[in-house]
Amino acid sequence: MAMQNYVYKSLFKVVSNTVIRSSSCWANVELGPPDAILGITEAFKRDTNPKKINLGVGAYRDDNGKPFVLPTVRKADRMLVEENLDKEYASISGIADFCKASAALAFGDDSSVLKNKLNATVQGISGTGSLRIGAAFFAKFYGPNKVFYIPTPTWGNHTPIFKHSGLDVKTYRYFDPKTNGFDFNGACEDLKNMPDQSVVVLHACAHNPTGVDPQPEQWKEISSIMKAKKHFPFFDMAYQGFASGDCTKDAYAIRHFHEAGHPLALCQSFAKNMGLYGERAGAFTLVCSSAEEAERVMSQIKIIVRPMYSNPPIHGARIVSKILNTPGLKQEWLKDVKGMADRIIGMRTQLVDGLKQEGSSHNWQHITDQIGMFCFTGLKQNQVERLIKEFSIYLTKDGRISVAGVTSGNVKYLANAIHQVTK
Ligand code: CBA
Repeated sequence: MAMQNYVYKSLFKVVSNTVIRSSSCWANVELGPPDAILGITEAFKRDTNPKKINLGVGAYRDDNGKPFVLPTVRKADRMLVEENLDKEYASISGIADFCKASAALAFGDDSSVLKNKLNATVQGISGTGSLRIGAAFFAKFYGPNKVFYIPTPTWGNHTPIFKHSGLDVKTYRYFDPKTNGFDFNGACEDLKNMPDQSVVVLHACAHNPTGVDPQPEQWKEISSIMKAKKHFPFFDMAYQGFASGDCTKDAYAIRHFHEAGHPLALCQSFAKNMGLYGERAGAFTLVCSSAEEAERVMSQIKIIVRPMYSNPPIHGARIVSKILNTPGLKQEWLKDVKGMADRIIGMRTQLVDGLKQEGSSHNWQHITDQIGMFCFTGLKQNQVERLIKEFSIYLTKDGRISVAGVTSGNVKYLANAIHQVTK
């Protein structure tokens, strides 16, 4: 009997192993493609060419091509260490001083948003997490429809973020490849033709991937069309300070829309302007029509956040809060931001000069006209492929380069390579 049991058990083991392997729950899971932006960094890391350049992800580099920790961030970090703070949970909505300072940075210290407590602001997991909170809130509560209108083109993660949240995504015209500039007429026409009360995703400044922003007069026109159509502005502001070097100027659209009487949603990221990429500090704000409404909205945002990730990480938000709430440090930080923006602007000029020196006869003026971290070069997919294969210069396949990765040391090599693939 014992022998019989042993044989039976052994047999069962073999059979069950086979059964388990052949009917694995994940047998039909296909290998997915690498991420269109972050996947480039992985390919870059594998490349052994000493001349390789990563112009894929939008991450600032110093003029030696090294990741840059802002001096004010270092200072804030040291101050926090000395304070010997505990590591308790933040509240569901995050660190209150951080939320207040984030809203003040966007709307201005004297804004009626803060004075009248119109904002429901929560700390999000950087820009992406803040977009997720906003999308989830709209999916649950926005009555008129569940469609988000995004510009063409837009940041590659917008569509998946909104779709994962159960929203539909449609587009409006934004970039004109003929002029390499803003398709103002196309955008206005599309805004007029959308159903009333549509949600329109707007890049507050330093549009990704095109580097093309509306001028203030154009923002005014967009705002009045949207007002007439009762569209809902949903702002993504991942680059405040990176467009012009001035955080106030870069908040123009947000502030104008608020002053023009729009309700609005705002997603902020401190990844770029504080260089806090991995710290994941961001904020989501809904500007409501009264303090009482903001309180109700806030209670529901917290109900959304709690099962998502319970409460946000504390360290990055503490750094941001320390910088924004310490007047001297804030002034220094504004200079740090300007320093980064100016270096990028300088690289745009050097790249165009380099292309001229190489003898390129193309018009590269859009490289200096465009602003922010990115340049939408106009390079075609086959040219991008050649840059990667022949020169180890990594960029997204739509021809976007992160100008933040260009340095005085690599700009000549880059100009030569671009000339080689475009001549
Ligand atoms: N919105 C826009 C328009 C962005 O470009 C980015 C970052 C984010 C999110 C939100 P985070 O979650 O890190 O705060 O940023 N986009 C990238 O810089 C990169 O970080 C980019 O290279 O496009 C990314 O995640 O793709």
